[in-house]
Amino acid sequence: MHFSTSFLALALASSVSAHTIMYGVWVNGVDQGEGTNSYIRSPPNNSPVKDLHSPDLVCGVTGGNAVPSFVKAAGGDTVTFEWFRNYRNDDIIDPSHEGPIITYIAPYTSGNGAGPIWTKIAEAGFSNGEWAIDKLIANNGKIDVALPNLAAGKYLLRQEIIALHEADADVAVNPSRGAQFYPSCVQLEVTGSGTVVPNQNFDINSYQSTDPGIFFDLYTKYSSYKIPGPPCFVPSSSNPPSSGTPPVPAPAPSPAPSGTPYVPPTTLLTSVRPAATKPSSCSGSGYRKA
Ligand SMILES: [Cu+2]
Repeated sequence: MHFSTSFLALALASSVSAHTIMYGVWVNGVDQGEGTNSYIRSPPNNSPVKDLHSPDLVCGVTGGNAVPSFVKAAGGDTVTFEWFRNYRNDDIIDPSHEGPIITYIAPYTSGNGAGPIWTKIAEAGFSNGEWAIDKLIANNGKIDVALPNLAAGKYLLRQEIIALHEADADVAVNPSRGAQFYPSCVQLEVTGSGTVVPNQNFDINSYQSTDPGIFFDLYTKYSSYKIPGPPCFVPSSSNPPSSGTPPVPAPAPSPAPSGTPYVPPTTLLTSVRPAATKPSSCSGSGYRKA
């Protein structure tokens, strides 16, 4: 069969636009405006990342470029992520791109997020015959995540879509196929009096190409799917604020006058036990009603 050049160009163009990119964030139902390169470390286009060893897997190919703004939210707030193929109110993602949507948080870094700093706060995979992607499309590209009752400070909030339509091959064996990752990192500033400090210390690059949730055949019969990464973080009394990495460096104590023994400020010792927290969405991310 013979294809004209223009047909091939069209086919290539449409396969590119079948991908997806994060457009913006809502907080408790309030639109925070377009986040692209404002509070989202947006990649230059909607292409996926496939190299599990690359830091690009963490926050995308330009994930090490800090952006000027932060989304402001309080612990316990509902953050809604909004995804589109190319621009707002475009299609969401090609329905062939079935797969999970996973959300992680880390203490803020102006770097690319590589290393063991991440905690999984929400995940949605395959349940009741439906993929997270199906729900995302049905909900006009929006997916809700409840923030844990986080300690105030700056964070990176990372949501990834993993598209499994070519994941029936191990990318380490066949680099032209494999799971497609769409990672996106939002700069977040948490206010309020929350006390939870996420402490899983997970390294996104510890994903393996043979993990059952990454090397997965959509084209055979299946009834379950194992979402990659650690189990979802559940804040508890075993997670007092003193454990884990604080979201921002504690201010250095002012130097004591020489000759005077240093006495730590007592205010640092006041909130040792976390307050009761609203359940986070670890049992599955919610979706806005379409
Ligand atoms: Cu795609």
